[in-house]
Amino acid sequence: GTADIGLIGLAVMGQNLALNIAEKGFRVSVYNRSSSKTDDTIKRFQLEHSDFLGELEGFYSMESFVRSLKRPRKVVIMVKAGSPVDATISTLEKYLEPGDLIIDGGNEWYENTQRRADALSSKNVLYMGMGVSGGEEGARHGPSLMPGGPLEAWNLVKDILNKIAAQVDDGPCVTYIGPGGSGNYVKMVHNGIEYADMQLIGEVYDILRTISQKNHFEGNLYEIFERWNRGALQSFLIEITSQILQVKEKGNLLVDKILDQSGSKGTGMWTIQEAAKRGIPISTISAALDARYLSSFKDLRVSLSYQLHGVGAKEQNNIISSYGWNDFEFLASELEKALFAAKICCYGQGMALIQKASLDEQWNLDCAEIARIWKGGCIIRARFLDRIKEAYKRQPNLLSLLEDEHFVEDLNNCQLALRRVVSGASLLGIPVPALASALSYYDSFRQEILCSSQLIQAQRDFFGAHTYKRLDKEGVFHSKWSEDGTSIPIHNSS
Ligand code: NBP
Repeated sequence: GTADIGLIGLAVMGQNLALNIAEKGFRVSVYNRSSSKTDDTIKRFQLEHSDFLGELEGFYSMESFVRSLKRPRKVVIMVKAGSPVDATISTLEKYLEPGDLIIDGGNEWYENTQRRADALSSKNVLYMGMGVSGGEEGARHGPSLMPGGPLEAWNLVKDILNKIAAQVDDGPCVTYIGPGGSGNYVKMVHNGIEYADMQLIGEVYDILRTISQKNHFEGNLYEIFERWNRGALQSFLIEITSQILQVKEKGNLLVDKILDQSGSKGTGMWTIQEAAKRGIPISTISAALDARYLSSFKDLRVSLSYQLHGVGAKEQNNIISSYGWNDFEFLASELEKALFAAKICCYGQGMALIQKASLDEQWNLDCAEIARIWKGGCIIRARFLDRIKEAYKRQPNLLSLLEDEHFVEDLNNCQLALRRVVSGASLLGIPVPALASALSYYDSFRQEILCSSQLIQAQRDFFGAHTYKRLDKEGVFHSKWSEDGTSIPIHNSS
């Protein structure tokens, strides 16, 4: 064969990735289970290919597809995650030889990737799991790529991946993530952070919208997001928000007509489960997922909206003036700071989970590089990621982003605004689960003593004799709390 790389699965992501590969000067062979998508891909190639440097050829049998590839063969799979990947591999592997490489580019559960890699290693076929972010646009014009697996597999494809990835000031948005399922893992956490970032922006939008309507604010909300997009909050999600807030239908904003239920596809849930399993608090990401679940209870919300009270209109106006939020510019500047502080907490949570998994699994992940490759191509791309990259460059084993000297300064500058936004929104009855969780995350981490945990330990010892340790003495203790409560040292017999 003569093709540089093959691609199986020509739905939205696969089709666009194939065109991207051909555009950058490679010969790519494509195959899809049902032939119509192969036809579509060939048609698109014929329409778009005039300035492509490479070639694309479609195949209708797995065997001829594999035969068209140069050895060692490199095959990217872009089918639905889970059993479709196993089904694809079981046909594909029949035609592969030792030294060939399979790369699954789907949003796969990282343990599935490790299982498949182990199974294929007995045949000396290499296997990688690669996170691909950036949706359709990213796949077509440059995604952020998170490949994990054996280093020798990375060496086989790095030239291609470096060219097809998004390009930013400090290089292509791809790096060798690490062994095993680490590429899928990092993509999973990326998606968790994405949920939280979107929820935070949504809450800030709700506050802006509610107050602007109450105060008959004349300006356009999109201009605020446009302005934020020129500052520290500069990011793809802020940019598209300002675009969304300009789309009108018959003079009214289209967003106001959208059914208020947000869906999710599973990577957010996996992130929460993983964090719980590893004992890492990611409360803002959790709050964002819960907010999506809660949104689905539309009928219940409609019914409760008539029954459960908030504060009255007059009181709300008093709150707005007492916060100084009649001044819309001032409100916008407080929200900008609050959002920035909350963003540090939410990205910090995601990075802490990555650090913990890296330790547990001995992946030896480079968080500075991970932050760098998220700077372009993906949904959470943002100027802010440069700061995270720098933080991990200064201290690669940072336990928490909150510890980094620059973020300490930012948080100290923004915490009061976050506090005022969370309290003001709460008084106004605007739900801010992600902002509030970020603030509590911040406040919990700055407690030298967590009184709530002291009481919980006492309760656990009271009802379950779970024992407790003391701040002032070594050892393990138990009290008969309902009697005299004397603190009795427990001597461990072992
Ligand atoms: P889908 O996730 O919708 O999958 C459709 C593809 O899977 C089609 O090519 C389909 O073939 C193939 N397929 C299925 Br379904 N069952 C199969 C089976 N048993 N055997 C062989 N092929 C099978 O495609 P997508 O939205 O392009 O996403 C691909 C991957 O990329 C997913 O893991 C997704 O989570 C991930 N991802 C998606 C996005 C996004 O924005 N959409 C972003 C980032 C990552 P057929 O044509 O014959 O039915």
